[in-house]
Amino acid sequence: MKICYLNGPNLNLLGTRQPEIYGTSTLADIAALVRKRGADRNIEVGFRQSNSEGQLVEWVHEIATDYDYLVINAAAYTHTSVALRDAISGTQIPTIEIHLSNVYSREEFRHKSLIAPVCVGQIAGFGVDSYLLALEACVRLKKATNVAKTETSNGKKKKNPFDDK
Ligand code: CA2
Repeated sequence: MKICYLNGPNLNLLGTRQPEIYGTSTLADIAALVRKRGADRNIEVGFRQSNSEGQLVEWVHEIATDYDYLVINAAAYTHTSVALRDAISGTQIPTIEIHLSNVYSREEFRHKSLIAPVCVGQIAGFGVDSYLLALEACVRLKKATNVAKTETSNGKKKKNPFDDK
């Protein structure tokens, strides 16, 4: 399985400022943690960061052909980017939205995510663990999707891979 993590604007500043909100780990520390967890589970992990919306859109297109899942911390673009939302829905890459902080306990403008409706789900508020939980979510999603595919070929209809009925 191949998973690519995309990180949006200013996440390259992690570990240098606002540790009370975002913790003390740098983005390089997080990349190393996620890659190690991936290697333990035989998962190939990509990890990228850009401050540019256009670059992130280009990467979504590329990742949709090269990887099985996208995990995205779109940072501020979460709340503003129609372009990223369209890239995810247009490519149909199964995507998990993540945030270090609990965006719902912060300013109101962070409560709205434009990408959430086109993602499989969202993980927010667990700090660095949000990144690791997303890897676990991809593993479970793959299992659930395989079951759903088998059941569909058996003639049973299953629209939601997590539906256990
Ligand atoms: O909690 C998250 O992961 C966020 O995606 C982080 C974004 C914020 O705009 C979202 O609402 C929630 C901000 C990333 C900027 O990170 C910084 C880290 C250190 C110093 C300054 C910014």
